[in-house]
Amino acid sequence: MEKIKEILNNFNVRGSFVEAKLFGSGHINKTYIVTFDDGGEEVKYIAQRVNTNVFSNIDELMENVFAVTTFLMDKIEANGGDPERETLHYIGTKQGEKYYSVDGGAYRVYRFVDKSKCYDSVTSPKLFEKSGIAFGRFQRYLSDFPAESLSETIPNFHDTAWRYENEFLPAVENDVAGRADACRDEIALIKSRRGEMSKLVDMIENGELPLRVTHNDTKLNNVMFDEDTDDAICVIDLDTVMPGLALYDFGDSIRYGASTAAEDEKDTEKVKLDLDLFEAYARGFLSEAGDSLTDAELDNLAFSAKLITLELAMRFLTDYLNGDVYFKTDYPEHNLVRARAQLALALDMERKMDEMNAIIKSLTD
Ligand code: ADP
Ligand code: GN1
Ligand code: MG
Repeated sequence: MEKIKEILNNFNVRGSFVEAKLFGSGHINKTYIVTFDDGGEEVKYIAQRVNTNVFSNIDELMENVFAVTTFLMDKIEANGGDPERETLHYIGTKQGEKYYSVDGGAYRVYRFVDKSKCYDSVTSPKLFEKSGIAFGRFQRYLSDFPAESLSETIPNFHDTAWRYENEFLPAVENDVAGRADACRDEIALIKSRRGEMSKLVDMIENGELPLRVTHNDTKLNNVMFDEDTDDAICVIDLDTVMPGLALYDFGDSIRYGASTAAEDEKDTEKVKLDLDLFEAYARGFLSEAGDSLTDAELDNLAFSAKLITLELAMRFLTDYLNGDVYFKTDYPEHNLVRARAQLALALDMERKMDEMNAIIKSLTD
């Protein structure tokens, strides 16, 4: 168990160590739930080994997280919320650092969000709507955060066209894992959609879409829900909070949560966009963030869901071609299976684009 006990010794945690277990289903960091005993009281922490292959500058990353969570605490308080529960709290090291380095690993510790649980799939439209409220509110609270003070933790994160040219095409060309022949159809499908990949970044450049401070990784398991009421209480996984588009946050939530199947469903026939879930999320998100969105943003919400889905299909396929070096995988074909599921979802969104746009219109008219 990776000497987690010794690692935790270096942090300002309360009580004595009881146990540590691997936790959650994130694709990037290695996450543990750690239990301490403080005079008979059970105290839980989340300890993470940060993926320094993905995040190369951990100092800048932790500065971002610190700045955003401090800012959010004031906002939550000013809005009558509970800053203890409604944002992440990280625990510093005994040496006064934000993370601890040992054996080439970088570790950080968060308070476990009290009385909370996490979902890997949507169990009801209401639950999904609540996650929309949480991500919409997150964006609203950060609307006056000084964006220029944030470091770009992963440059060009949602620049789909940049990823196509600089990551996807080279991966196909180099074919380092010798897998390209096994996915010619998927490669061709992605290539056929190259034209629309630049749409949103072009609109940013033309001044038609505003850059905002956004989360950029808004899947359902990056929000914690209250154990009793199922209200979405705390947005987590703040590693990609950067200047971005409101559309990315909306689109990524839809991609993950409004699908009729898991992100890695093997039977692509099962993968469809559920319009009721689309509507539920949109209602929640727009109830918080809607007033601040421009007409150009509202007009592109539905498109953004398709674009982000296509982008992730391309990212999974790129990783498959590169030999699985970015996302955690459970079996050798995992990234290919994920890419196929995302492509099936993107195609279904294409078919339902008019209906999706009509739903947004009905919610905003
Ligand atoms: P990754 O980048 O790998 O997705 P996350 O920060 O999202 O890492 O953490 C992985 C999982 O750990 C989350 O989906 C959630 O289940 C759990 N988790 C993370 N931070 C907390 C926290 N502060 N309180 C409770 N659970 C957490
Ligand atoms: C990763 O870290 P996690 O598991 O919440 C990825 C997202 C993808 C997602 C797909 C930093 O999110 O961009 O959309 O997997 N995060 C990073 O499930 O690349
Ligand atoms: Mg996560």
